[in-house]
Amino acid sequence: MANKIILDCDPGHDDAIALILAHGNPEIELVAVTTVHGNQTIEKVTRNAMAVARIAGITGIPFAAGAHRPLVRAPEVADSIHGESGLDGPVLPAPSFDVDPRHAVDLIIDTIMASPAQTITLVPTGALTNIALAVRKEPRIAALVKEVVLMGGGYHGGNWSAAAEFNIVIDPEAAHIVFNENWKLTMVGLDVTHQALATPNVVAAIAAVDTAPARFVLELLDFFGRTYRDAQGFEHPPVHDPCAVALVIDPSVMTVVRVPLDVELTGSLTLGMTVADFRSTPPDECTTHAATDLDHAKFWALIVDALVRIGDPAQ
Ligand code: PIR
Ligand code: CA
Repeated sequence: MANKIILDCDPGHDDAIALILAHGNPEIELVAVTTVHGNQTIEKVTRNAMAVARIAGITGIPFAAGAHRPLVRAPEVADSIHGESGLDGPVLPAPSFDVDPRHAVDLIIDTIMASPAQTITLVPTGALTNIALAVRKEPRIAALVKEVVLMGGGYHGGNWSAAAEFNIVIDPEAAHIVFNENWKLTMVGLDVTHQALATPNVVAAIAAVDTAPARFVLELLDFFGRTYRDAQGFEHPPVHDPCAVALVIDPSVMTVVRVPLDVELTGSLTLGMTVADFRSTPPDECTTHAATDLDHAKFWALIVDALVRIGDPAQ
């Protein structure tokens, strides 16, 4: 049976590719999409998610907008990487259906409460504000979700500061709540996502698919590749968010270890750092895991396969 997931995202070039992978892979059943402030404002990332839905032919599931700002800190966007729209590069179509009227937090809670226990996987690929609010509003979801597989953090260092990754550091209090909740959590952090580089052979394989969604992904990678080169000095862009979806599809796509994780809230240089304690065997009560290594060829084959399966959806 396919894995049911709720994708909580802030599209975002790599979030858009995560949506496409989740939709196009037969091992995943996308049951809801929720949006959160982050790469751009909540209005912009929600609009972007709806545009991706149209391009990829995603219909029949709710899309709901969530938190417009972090729990405590001032809002911050990543326009240096994702542009003014949050999804600069391609021309974005108007949505083909309406955003769900519920708040994302309520949609997350409703979906989990209405499903059999241990059947819904939460896949956050943005700030953890919605997930933190959901588990505070309805604590029973902690025992009901199958697991949380998130893109964020990293135990080697950051991308938004020396120590911290963007999704964690823009709302570290929310991340602290989510990392300390009593559920199985896997951090798919920069340690692996910086291995998910869109190299020229990957770009060529996507170009060969030759459909509208594949051309959309090429336009995303072209813009993302340029800003990543200019702002962060990468030769090829790391495509973070689909890594979390890929782990749900096929655990053999990366190595994962069980390790105590926590989020730094008080450091002046290390705010938002995800600290992993690799010193010894984790205690039995440890439910946190970290992904450590990616099978690059297997990962990109999943994305190409999803694009092939999606084909050219009717617009
Ligand atoms: C990517 C992101 C933010 C900043 C940079 N420099 C690069 C977004 C991506 O959408 C991903 O979810 C995560 N945050 C990577 O830090
Ligand atoms: Ca993201």
